[in-house]
Amino acid sequence: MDVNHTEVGPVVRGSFSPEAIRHGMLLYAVTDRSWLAGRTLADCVREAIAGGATFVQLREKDLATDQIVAEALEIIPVCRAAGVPFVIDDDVEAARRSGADGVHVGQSDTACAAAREALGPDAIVGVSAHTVGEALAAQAAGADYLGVGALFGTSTKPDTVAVSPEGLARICAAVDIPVTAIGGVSTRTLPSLAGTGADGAAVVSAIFAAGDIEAATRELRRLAEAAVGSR
Ligand code: 3NM
Repeated sequence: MDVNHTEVGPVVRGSFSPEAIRHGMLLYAVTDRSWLAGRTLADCVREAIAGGATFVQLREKDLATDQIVAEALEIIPVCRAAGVPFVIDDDVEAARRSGADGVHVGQSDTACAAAREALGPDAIVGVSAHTVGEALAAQAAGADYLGVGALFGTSTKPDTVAVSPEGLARICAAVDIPVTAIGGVSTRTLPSLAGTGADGAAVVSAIFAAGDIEAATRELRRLAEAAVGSR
């Protein structure tokens, strides 16, 4: 993976090329501490990366910024050793303090441009989008990639906005930046992303709720490559 490292505060921040970010969309792992089962989040992320996860997002809605920073500081060395981009959901301050590679923001979170302003030009800024209008606005605001969903039924996040495979395809055709599809992606649903133009899939429970995270991730990676290969 194409990675340059620059010193940022106490930690080293990776700087990823647009091609590396697009590749990262292939199998994007989004954390959830609900299913740790005695493991640390960093252990789970290590297993996911061993199985082929290409991008990691720390998404812990119940943690305060200090706790998010503490988790991030454990996960960052794991991601960095593998050359895998690492971003934090919503919390720009935690991303800045931990030296994460960037942040992922929703439509109602800190605006894309504000996140970019806070983290600098080298940071990765991802944005959630549900419509062509939101996608184009995010691209114009400088987003590096889009997370589009929810494609399939999910119990991981309440209040999702449904996006059909056709809606996903319209978004992918409208933007130049890479797109990862999210929401209910599993070994059963992932193959139906073929033909949408998405660069891959973002997954929470099908990775982190698995007893064997590495094996589950490996199977999802295989399916993601097959689906994207036929886009
Ligand atoms: N964002 P799972 S759906 C974090 O629609 C997230 O933007 C969504 O979890 C969106 O892979 C979602 O377990 C949860 O279905 C996805």
